[in-house]
Amino acid sequence: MTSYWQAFKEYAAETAINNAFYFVDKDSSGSISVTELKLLVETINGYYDTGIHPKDEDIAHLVAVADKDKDGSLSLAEVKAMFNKA
Ligand SMILES: [Ca+2]
Repeated sequence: MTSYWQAFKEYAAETAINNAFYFVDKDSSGSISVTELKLLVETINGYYDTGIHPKDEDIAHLVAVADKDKDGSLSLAEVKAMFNKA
């Protein structure tokens, strides 16, 4: 059974990912580029004040792993899967 706080944390993380995704997906295309993914990660880092700043090669690695359909951009589903929220 999931505790209230566990559920809250998961909800907050889900909301943060959704908000960050729609924030960086400026043209509302439903998918984001490598550059936009970097902005998304930085945005989520800002929410949680993690102090972690990924390098370009870290982002490239994330995209390589997360881009399941290999179209060179990340859909919201792919981003959520990347954060294990799918
Ligand atoms: Ca993709």
